[in-house]
Amino acid sequence: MQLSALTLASLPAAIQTPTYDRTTGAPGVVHLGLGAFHRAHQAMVFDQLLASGDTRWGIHGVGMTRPDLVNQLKAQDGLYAVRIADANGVKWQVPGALWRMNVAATERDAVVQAIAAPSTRWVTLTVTEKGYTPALGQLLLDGLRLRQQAGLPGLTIASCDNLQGNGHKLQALVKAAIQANDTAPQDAELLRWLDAQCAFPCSMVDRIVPAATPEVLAAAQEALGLQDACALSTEGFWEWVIEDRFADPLDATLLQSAGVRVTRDVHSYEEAKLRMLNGSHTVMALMGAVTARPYIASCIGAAHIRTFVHQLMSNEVAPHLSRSDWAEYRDALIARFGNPYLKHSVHQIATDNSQKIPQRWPPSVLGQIAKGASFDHHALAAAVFVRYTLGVDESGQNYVLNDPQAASLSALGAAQRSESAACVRGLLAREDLWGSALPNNTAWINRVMHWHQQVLQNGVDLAIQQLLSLEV
Ligand code: CS2
Repeated sequence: MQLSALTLASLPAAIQTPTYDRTTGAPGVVHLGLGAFHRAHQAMVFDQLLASGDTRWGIHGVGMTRPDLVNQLKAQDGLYAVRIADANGVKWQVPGALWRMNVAATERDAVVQAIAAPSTRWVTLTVTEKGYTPALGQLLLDGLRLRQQAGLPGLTIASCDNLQGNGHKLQALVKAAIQANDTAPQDAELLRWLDAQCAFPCSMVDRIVPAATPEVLAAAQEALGLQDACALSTEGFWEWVIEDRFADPLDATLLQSAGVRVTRDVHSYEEAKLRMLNGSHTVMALMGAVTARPYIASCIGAAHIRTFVHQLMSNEVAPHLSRSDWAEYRDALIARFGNPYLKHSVHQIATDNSQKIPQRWPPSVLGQIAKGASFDHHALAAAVFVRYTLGVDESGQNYVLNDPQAASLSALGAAQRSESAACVRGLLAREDLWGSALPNNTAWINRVMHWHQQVLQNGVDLAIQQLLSLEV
């Protein structure tokens, strides 16, 4: 038997399930990007608001491209189990906020109609870094235009992707779509309506939610006594910091009541999270991929990698953060990375490196350069990235580069065994990865070349040991 609305009542009593009515109300939130993250993060915040009696937080979830997950979720009436596991214990919960589902690629009009529905108050997005395309701007705009024409109120449109200033980026995309349409007088009106009625808050979201593994699905079956093809595993920790900028200002207090931090200063949280957590993640993902360590926990479990990550954060990232409580933040992150329940695949995190590196590493390197301080940890990380583009690990296993830039990255890195310097130069010249200043910085390029030589000659582990032995 499978988890669904019909079988929900048969779950063991220890499993928290939705007690509110999921069938009569219309969703108040359209969420774009129905991946694991949203379902174990915001969907659980909205579940809490629904459980408190506020019926406006049901979700119309939109998968952007692939129909398989949406079909599985539909077969389970939008229900799925989440295992919340860490040193504090293990518990299972079935959130009930996901009420309707569509796939944007094949059901675009249904998505536009959902955005334009009178009950909709929010649009939230986790479409990944590479999802911020003109097509996304146009999709939102088509829904918003219908709202404006129907005289409906505007929306809070909250980007929740790992991008600095994500709300500003999204707003710019929607405005660019208006400009691209060029149907002058009506669109001037639409632009005024957008500015007056819609809010694009920046936000920082955090919870480690790996793609589900067969082990998690088996554990779900065991705990639930039912099959759940959509089960997920996550940690107890979660954080959502959102800018105090809402179409309906009363939402601030509501979100706070569910544990969300509402603030004018999202920036300091965003930069700390992107550079400390995500920056370390990308370093470990690359090291793990090249040394054949499968999970983040296997990487942080190796003493030399743990020390490397600790030093990277303390010496090269933290000095440039506006958040002053970084030492506790660092220690908490290292503990979270080691969570044995999270089988967080290094290859999953290494997906789309070309889209992630720009937010995660260059700001810290530039900060160190400006201070005249060492950036060797980031230089070694960049050298491991160059090594990673070979597509084969140190034990000889091939892996696939899963990245919109895969072809060009592989081409640039292909000859690195015979032409190390030229390949490092070629990959470091990419402004889309490193920004405009680093590709011209000789000191940076030289250090990456140095570490790349070590990585090729001695392997990643010895190169890390060597870097650590330089520290006093
Ligand atoms: C990870 C993030 O896949 C990645 O790039 O760094 O998904 C990370 O797990 C989350 O941002 C944690 O909040």
